[in-house]
Amino acid sequence: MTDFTPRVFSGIKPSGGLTLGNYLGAIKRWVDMQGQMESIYCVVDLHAVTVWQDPAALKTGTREIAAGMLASGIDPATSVLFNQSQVHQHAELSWVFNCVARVGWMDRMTQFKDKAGSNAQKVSLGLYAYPSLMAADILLYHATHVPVGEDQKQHVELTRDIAAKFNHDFKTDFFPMTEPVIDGPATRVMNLRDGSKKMSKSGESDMERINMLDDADTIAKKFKKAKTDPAPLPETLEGLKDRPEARNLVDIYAALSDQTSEAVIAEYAGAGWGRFKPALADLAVDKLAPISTEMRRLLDDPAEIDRLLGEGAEKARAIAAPILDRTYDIVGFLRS
Ligand code: AQP
Repeated sequence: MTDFTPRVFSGIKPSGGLTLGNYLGAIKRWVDMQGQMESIYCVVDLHAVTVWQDPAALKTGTREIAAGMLASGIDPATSVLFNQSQVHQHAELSWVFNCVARVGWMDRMTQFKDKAGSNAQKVSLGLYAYPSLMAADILLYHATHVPVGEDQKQHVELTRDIAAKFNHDFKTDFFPMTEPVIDGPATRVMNLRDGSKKMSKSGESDMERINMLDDADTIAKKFKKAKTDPAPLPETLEGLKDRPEARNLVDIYAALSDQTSEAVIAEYAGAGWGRFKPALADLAVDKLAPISTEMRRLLDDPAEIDRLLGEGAEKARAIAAPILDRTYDIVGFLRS
């Protein structure tokens, strides 16, 4: 068996502004992992265009996601940070994987079913093939670990299926079996107005999410208006079992304050929302304001963000190119 160097890959698609879900479920954990192993972080713009994106907004959104990563503590000198479309090898490897993955595997992807809904015949072919591109993103760098939110677990499992089938079909052990890393209290941050849906960038109402660029008043207003139930907070986490909206706010508090949800319940047992919601809003403003201030500063100089992404893309290509070359050799593509 080949030994693979421990390496992290993860990404965020610029399909809207960065949310608290992206921050707690992904970026904050990337920052914690940075330095523990080689890390590659990507603004996955090829994924964004699986649904319609206004071209100018896509460019702005790409810079905003990159600014969010930088402002949160991703260091471009330690980690590789770039946008996906600047490294053409992602699209090329994904074509090979389109020919390895089976239609039946794609049919099982719950995110496609959620996003396509009853409109499956009218959505783009790209949205259907999305998990194959995600497998390419990961395996192009022989990444061994992928920190993601709960919603992406099925796609990382599919990545393993694709790697296993490729290795089996071509009698090789070229691609690693990547591990999803899903931990902490906020692996699934929920919509503030409906605790059965996850918080998304592209959700219909702005009140259902906290955007990383929201100001203090907006954050306070959104938490104040977040859906809850009349009961106070219980003595134990068990008491939140059938209270998804309440559980979500406790989990957000825990993730922002680097505590477990049990510790938060122990501190606020018996408290009503009149006490908990303002405490949560203050905590969120305290943690997010320095990030949004830095994001705004970075966004004032788009040329510098573009330069950093270009430099990152060069480093990414240096890792990706030999892996794609070797894949082409294994597949049998003739190159003169
Ligand atoms: N609500 C969430 N809770 C925890 N983690 C989340 N992530 C996204 N939403 C939550 C994690 O953020 C990373 C990047 O996700 P993405 O932007 O590439 O895709 P997504 O999961 O489809 O995000 P959105 O916000 O829901 O985008 P739209 O609305 O455009 O589809 C991933 O690690 C994801 O798990």
